[in-house]
Amino acid sequence: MKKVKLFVSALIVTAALQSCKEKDTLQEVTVPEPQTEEAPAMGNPDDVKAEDANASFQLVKLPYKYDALAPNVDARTMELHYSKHYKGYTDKLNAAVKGTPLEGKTIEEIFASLDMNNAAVRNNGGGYYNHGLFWEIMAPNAGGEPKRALAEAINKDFGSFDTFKTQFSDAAGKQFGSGWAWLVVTKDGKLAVTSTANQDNPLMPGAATPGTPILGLDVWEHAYYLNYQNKRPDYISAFYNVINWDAVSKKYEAATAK
Ligand code: MN3
Repeated sequence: MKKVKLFVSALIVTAALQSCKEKDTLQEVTVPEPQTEEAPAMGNPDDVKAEDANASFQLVKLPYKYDALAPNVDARTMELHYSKHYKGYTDKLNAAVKGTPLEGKTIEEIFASLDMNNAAVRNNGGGYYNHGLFWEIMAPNAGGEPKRALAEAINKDFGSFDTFKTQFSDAAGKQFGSGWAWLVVTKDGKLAVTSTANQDNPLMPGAATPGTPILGLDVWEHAYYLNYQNKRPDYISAFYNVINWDAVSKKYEAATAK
C-alpha cells in the first residue's frame, strides 16, 4: 500500500509543480511506475528467540535466510513457519515442562518415557523436535542423491534410491491430514520409511515404526498451503530439491554409531 500512496503523492506534487509553472513551459516530470505487487518486509530468523531466554528449550538457528529455499519453499511460508509455528511450539513446550520433573531433561529423554496422554508435551515437544530436524535437513543449492554409507544403506534396504523416493513420497502423500513422513534408523540399524500423525514422531512410545529420524517432511498444510494450495504432491516433489543429504548422512552416521 505504501507504494500506492507514494504514487498518489507523486501525482499531487506533479500537479502542484505544474500549477506553479503554469506560465512557464511545462516541464517533464518523472512519475514513478505504479507497483501492482509489493513483497512484504522479510524478517531475520536470527531475531526470533524463545519467549524465555533461560528456559530449557531454545530455537534451533535457521541455517539460511527465509528466502534461501525459494521457489521450492517460498519465503513467506518459511518466515511464518519458523517465526510463528516453530516459536509457538517451543514456548508452549517450555511452559508445559516448567516446574515439572521434565524440566532440564533433553527432548530425547522426554520422548523416551513420554506419557502420551500429556497432550501439551506430546504436541509441543513433537513440534519442537520435528521442526528443529526439518530446518537442519534442508539447504539452498542442495538436493541430488546421498553419498557414501547412506547411499549404500539406501540401496541395500530399499533396492535403489528411486524406490526409496517412491516409498517416502507415498508416506508423505498418504498421511491423512496433518503429520510427517520420516526416514528412520531402526533399532537393528536398518533404514525404514514411516509416517506419523500431528506432531508425533518415531521416538515416541507406541510409534508404528520406532527409530531415530534422520530425514523428515512436514506435511501440515501450514508447511505448503500458501505456495502449493491443495497440491501436496507438488510440494513433496519440490522437497527433493532442497534435501541436505550431507546433514542427513551425518545423522545416519550418528544413529548407526550408537
Ligand atoms: Mn510445521
